[in-house]
Amino acid sequence: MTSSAGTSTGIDRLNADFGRPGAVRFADSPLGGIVAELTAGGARAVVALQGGQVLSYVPAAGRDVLWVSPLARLGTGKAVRGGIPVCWPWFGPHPSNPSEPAHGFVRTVAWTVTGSTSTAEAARVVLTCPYPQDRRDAWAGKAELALEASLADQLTVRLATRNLSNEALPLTEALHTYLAVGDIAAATVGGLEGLDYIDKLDRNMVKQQAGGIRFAAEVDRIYADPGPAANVVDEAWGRRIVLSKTSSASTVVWNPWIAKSERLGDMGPDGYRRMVCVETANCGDVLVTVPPGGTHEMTVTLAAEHF
Ligand code: TA6
Repeated sequence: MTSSAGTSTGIDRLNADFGRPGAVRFADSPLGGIVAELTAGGARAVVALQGGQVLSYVPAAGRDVLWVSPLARLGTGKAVRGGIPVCWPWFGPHPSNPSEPAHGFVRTVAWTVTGSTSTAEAARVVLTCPYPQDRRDAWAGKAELALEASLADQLTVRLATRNLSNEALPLTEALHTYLAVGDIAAATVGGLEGLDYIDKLDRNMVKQQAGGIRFAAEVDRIYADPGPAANVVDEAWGRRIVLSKTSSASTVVWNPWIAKSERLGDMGPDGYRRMVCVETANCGDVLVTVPPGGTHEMTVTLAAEHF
């Protein structure tokens, strides 16, 4: 069953228009703000209307795949630290305007629910980010951004940029996924062996990855990685998370470690030990150009297995 009754706000209206019994339900989040709760086959996921941000993905067996800071709150005007923040229409610092926020401006914007679907095995919600009319930039009124979260025996997140204009639009982007681990010191990121990466902590030098990525200090790297998959092996929890992707030529790996965590101030006590970011992106030396009237879609699928 699919619904796309225009747009909705308010929990009762959202449930009337887009609720799907046993699959899609809108509720108040303990973080403050409205979320969509997806359930399918014993798995659960939560998507905040703020930022179109996935905050939780719990497979049918096991614990949450995503990490969210214990200090995270919705509606503060700040991006939520954790889950899958959407970085758009630029990744990192703004290419030319230092007064703009890092990672674009959609993480703190209220997105609009525009669709939901449920079957016996799957639940899906679609949110659209209205381009803020008060922004006077190259993109104003020329693009529409949508996020689709589909939960079945895996979680797939699709980020779609539609170019509404008659000119090509440049884009960098990321699904900035915070994965939960038992202990970062016993975790390894694999699937990137042999790839070149930009080391953002060493003058943006280009280096080559030898073996799996281990962590004993801050790591902040952009891998030239056309995919299809990276993984995190978590020895502490006996879990392997696989991230499969499409239309993404970059993978960002980041752990802030101790000093950066203290500077950020919102990681919570020892937060750095419990997370690693493996981000599905087009950034660094990669620039996407969305053709006039065209659409660019990037997806990531998360799956967890225990050993
Ligand atoms: O993706 C890694 C990174 O660019 C880091 O350099 C760090 O800034 C992180 O993103 C978090 O950025 P945020 O704006 O969410 O604090």
